[in-house]
Amino acid sequence: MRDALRGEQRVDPDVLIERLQAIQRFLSAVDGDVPDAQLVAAHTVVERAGDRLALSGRHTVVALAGATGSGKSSLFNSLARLDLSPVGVRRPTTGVAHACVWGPLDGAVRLLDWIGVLPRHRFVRESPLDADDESTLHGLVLLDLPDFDSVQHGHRLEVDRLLGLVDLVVWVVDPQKYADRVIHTSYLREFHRHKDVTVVVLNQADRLHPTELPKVLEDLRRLLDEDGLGGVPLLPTVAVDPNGLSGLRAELERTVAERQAALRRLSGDVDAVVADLEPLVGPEPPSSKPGDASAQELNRALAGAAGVPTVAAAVEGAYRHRAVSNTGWPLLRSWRKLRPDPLRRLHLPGRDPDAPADSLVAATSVPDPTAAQRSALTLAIRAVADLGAAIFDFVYWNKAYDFA
Ligand SMILES: Nc1nc2c(ncn2[C@@H]2O[C@H](COP(=O)(O)OP(=O)(O)OP(=O)(O)O)[C@@H](O)[C@H]2O)c(=O)[nH]1
Ligand SMILES: [Mg+2]
Repeated sequence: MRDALRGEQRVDPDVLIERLQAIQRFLSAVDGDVPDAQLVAAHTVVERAGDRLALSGRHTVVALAGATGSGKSSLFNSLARLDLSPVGVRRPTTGVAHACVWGPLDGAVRLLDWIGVLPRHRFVRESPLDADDESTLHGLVLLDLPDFDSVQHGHRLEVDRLLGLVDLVVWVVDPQKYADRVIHTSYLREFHRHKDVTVVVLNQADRLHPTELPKVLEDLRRLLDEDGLGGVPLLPTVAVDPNGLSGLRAELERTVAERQAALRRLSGDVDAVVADLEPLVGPEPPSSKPGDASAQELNRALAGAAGVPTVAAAVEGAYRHRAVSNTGWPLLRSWRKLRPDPLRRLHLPGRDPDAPADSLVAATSVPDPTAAQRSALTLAIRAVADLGAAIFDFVYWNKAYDFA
C-alpha cells in the first residue's frame, strides 16, 4: 500500500525543472506589479531548489528531528553504529547539527557546506570490515538535529533552517511527549505537503508495556491523520537496542535506493508555492489592483474597443494551443495538433517580434477600432500577452496538466 503510494508519486526531474522555470518566468513577469512580500516565499523556493538540484543527486539528506530527550542522538549513533553525537542526561544535549555520511565524504562536502554542518561535526560511515552491510545505505547523509522545543531559542532557529533544506525528515517522538501540541501544530502539520518525505518513529518503545504499544501507535496515527499526514510510515524504535531499529533502517535503505527524496521534497515545496500564488493567476487578471500598469491599460483599452475580448481570448487560446503543441507530452501534443489554432481562425498570425506595432490587430475579422484605440490596444495586448505567456507556462507546468 505504502510502496504503491510512493511509486505513484515519482517525480520526473525534467518536469520539476520545467515547473521551477515556469515559476521563475512568472515571478519576472509580475515583478513590480505584485508586492514583493507576496513573492518572497516563491523566490526562496526557486533559489533553494536550484541550489539543491545543482548539488549531489547521489545523496539523500535525512534529518532526525524531535523534542529534547526523544532519542535523536541515540538513534543517530545506533544507525551509524558509532558514538558520534553526545547523548546526555542534561537537556538539551545537542546544540548544533551533526552529520554522518555513508560512503566517501568527498562527494558530500559541497552539500554539507550548503546545509551548514561544521566540518568538525561531519563523520563518515565507511568501514571495509562491514562494507557489505553498510553499502545499502551508501549515499545517506544523516543529520542529528538540536531539539525543536528548546529552551534555547538558537536551537529552534537552527532546526527551522535545516528543516527547510533536507530531503526527508524522520520525526522522533517518545511515549511521554508524542501528543504534545507544539510537535503537531508547529511542525508536523506544516509538513502536510511533504507526506512522501516524512517518516515518524515512536522511540523508547521499550518503555511501554507490550499491550500499551499498539494503543499508543493507534493514538499517534489518529493525531497524524489530523495533521494531514495520513499514510506516512509510523514505526516503533528502541534506540538503545541494536535490534530495535530494523524497521527504520529498512525505510532509510528504501529511500536511499529510490533517490527520489530530494525531488519529492522540492516538488512539495513547489506545490506550496503554487498554492500561495494561485490567487494571482485566478479568474481575475493577476494584477488588477490600482497602480497596476498592464491591467489598468488593458482595462482602458478594452473599454474603448469592441472585439477585444475576442482577440484576447484567441491570444490566450493560441498561446495555450502552441505551448501544448510545442512542449506537451507526446500523446497530448499529437491530440492538440488535430485542433485548429484559435488565432489562425481569427486570421491573426500571432506574435512576430519583427512585425509592425499594429500588425496584431490588422486584417482581422473583428470590428475595426479607431487608430488611437488600435495602438493603445496593441500595446496593452502585448503586455498582457507576455504576462499571459508567463501565466500559461506557470499553469501548464504547475496545475496538474488540466488542459488535457
Ligand atoms: N529506554 C530507552 N532510552 C532511550 C532510548 N532512546 C534514547 N534513550 C535515552 O534517552 C535519553 C535522551 O537521549 P538523546 O539521544 O540524548 O535524546 P535527544 O533527542 O538527542 O535529546 P537532545 O539532544 O537534548 O535534543 C538518553 O538517556 C538515552 O539513553 C530508547 O529507545 N529507550
Ligand atoms: Mg541530541
